[in-house]
Amino acid sequence: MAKNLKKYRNDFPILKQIVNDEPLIYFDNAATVQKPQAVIKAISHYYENDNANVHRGVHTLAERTTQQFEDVRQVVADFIHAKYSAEILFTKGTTESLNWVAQGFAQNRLKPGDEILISIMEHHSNLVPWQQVAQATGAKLVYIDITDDGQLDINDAKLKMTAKTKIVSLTQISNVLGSINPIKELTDMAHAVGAVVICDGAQSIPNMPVDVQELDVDFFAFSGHKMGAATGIGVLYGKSDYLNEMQPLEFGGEMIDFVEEQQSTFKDIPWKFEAGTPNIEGVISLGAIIHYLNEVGMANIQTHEQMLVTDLLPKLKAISGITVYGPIESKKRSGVISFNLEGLHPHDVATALDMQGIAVRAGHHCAQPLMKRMGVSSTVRISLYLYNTLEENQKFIDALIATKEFFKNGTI
Ligand code: C6P
Repeated sequence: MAKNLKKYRNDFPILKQIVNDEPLIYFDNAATVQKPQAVIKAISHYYENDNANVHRGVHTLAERTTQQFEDVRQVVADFIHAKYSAEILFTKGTTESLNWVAQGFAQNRLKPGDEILISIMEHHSNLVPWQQVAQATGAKLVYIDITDDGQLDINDAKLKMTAKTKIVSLTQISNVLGSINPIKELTDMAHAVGAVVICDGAQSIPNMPVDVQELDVDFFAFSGHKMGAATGIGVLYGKSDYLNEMQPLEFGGEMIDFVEEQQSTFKDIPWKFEAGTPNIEGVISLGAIIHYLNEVGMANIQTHEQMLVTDLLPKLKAISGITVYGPIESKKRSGVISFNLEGLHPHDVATALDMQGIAVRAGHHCAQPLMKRMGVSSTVRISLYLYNTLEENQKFIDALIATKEFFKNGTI
């Protein structure tokens, strides 16, 4: 039986506030999620008790901090089922992780005529780095299309995976359409043509169980802030052979073994990639949120979001003049829903909802090629998380209907 997640809402202090005279309804979780008390406390505890640099000092605080820092590497490895903790690199977030793979790995492998395959639903962070690599190497950037209901077109993927395909980089969940991509199936297809597979897990890691060995992806990138850790911390997982091949993009203290006047040798993975003082409080917060999410249960979070989406989709679709994007079946979606209201600009809708205490995102969601493919310039997007409730769903629907009523005569 699905676990009732109601009690966990109280763990998020920020949600108790009033915004524009209404209790806050936070429906912008795909942008960043709120932090539970456990994470806030872990950060304060660290600064009140342990604050020191890592991998340097031999004093007690330094050793304590280093131990905690490296323990989190193992916690992350266990969370995503990596084989070795050395396969976990700490980065600033998904964007940095993907840039590291693109420039530090793919760029050294690709040559003119090779193909990099991504999809039209990718976030700019899994698109612009590949444009850069394509321009630098002469490789071609190829796009997998989507179906009319916003799912990755598997037939198109099959057609486009050929002997020329050297890199396949795909999101597990679209931040606009909410579609969940069959990464395992796609990875098998890509490996069959000899390509290396990178998965953008920014939207999946907070919302569903992830097992990188089962998915068999070669790299997996995600951000801490989207799962309840601090901003400025993220992860790049890579299979150890590929990480050994990958080149660091930053050089300096901490990543070296020996430095001579004219040359240096570097540490082994993972440390050869982590130059300079890292985001220690971020790593501590990442450990704390993983502990918290394990307690809630990732499968329970996914079930909860599906329950909310199953409730919301028909109510949304019943509003006249609405266009809802993405898969028709709620089973094929995460907690992300994009829509537009006829005659209303998404920013006006978002502002009107904010006046009623509801935080949503409006715009192109850092996915301009996808917007073009959908034939729109922007959408309103709601994104749900473990602390959202059916009551909030209903208040949101009521607020949306009130917004429509308010702008009856249109604004554009
Ligand atoms: N999407 C959104 O509101 P960073 O900014 O590095 O933490 O994550 C980038 C990123 C990469 N891939 C996907 C699928 C994403 O959704 C994001 C971040 C946020 O949709 C901010 S634009």
